[in-house]
Amino acid sequence: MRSLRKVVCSVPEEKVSWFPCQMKDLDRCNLLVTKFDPNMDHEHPGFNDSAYRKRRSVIAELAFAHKQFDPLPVVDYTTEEVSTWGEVYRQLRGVYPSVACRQFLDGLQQLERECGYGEQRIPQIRDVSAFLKGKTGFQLRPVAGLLSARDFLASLAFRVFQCTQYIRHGSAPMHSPEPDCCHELLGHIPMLADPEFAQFSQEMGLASLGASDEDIEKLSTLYWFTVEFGLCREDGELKAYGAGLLSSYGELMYALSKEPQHKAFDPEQTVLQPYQDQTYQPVYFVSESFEDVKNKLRNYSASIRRPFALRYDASTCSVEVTDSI
Ligand code: NLE
Ligand code: FE2
Repeated sequence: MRSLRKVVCSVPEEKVSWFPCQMKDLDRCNLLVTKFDPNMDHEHPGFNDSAYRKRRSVIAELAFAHKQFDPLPVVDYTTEEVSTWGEVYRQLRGVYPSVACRQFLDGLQQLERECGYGEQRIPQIRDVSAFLKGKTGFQLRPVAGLLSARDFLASLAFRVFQCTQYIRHGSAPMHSPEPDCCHELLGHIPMLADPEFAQFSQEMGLASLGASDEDIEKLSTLYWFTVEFGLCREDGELKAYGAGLLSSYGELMYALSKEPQHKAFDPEQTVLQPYQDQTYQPVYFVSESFEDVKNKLRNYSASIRRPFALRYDASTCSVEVTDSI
């Protein structure tokens, strides 16, 4: 068995990027992409709202100060924030039974029963993380905004999901180009309570560790068209399982309509599809079933080649490099 240091020294350094080998290394996986930041992006509905921007900085600070194993920060949400959440929740909750896949609905019902999900309050990631840990071993950590693909995927390898805590601007409840707590808590968390979904999420994460920039691009494109914007058939009917759809009433309705293009999901094709993240997708990929997505994503992740092999040790939540050239 070799340590990371030895392996990094044994392959030409430019070929292998640093990657986390244990959970506490995730403190270094914090590279943010600032293109949607309300301080930078003129299109952001909060760009001219200084109170909103100030509030975002306060919540961002909690994430910047967080270290793995610290208790997760609790945000005291304002009445206005809870009202935005309530509006998003009410509207989406009304359509979920007819448009969301079974795994999502199961997860959401459990969260409503066991974790205080509802219109009245924004769930705290501390409670949600404890809930998920008991279901699938996933846990949350706070993040200040959109993360780089490499850092985001790396955390999945350890069953850690990086989760924003601020909420979208109250003037645009039906769609946000950037992640926010509505997107994480409504879009992602119910799926992460599903053991099979948790398993392939971790496998995509493990496949990303030390992968080339090209493979990271492919994996994140695949993640985008499945975990974020995927559609699947369930008893012949079109359903959504992607988090970016299940947290945006506007895009959810659009994705299931006849307007966009629907293509059959095939990882080899999907990885080549360019994607944009400013507004609704022109193309969605439809899988024959949820089972089909799972198998195809697992196979794709396993096919990524690296100059070394990795093994995840669940008892220590760490990665061991088992082989190198
Ligand atoms: N468009 C999504 C939403 O409105 O919740 C967020 C997507 C983040 C990738
Ligand atoms: Fe997301």
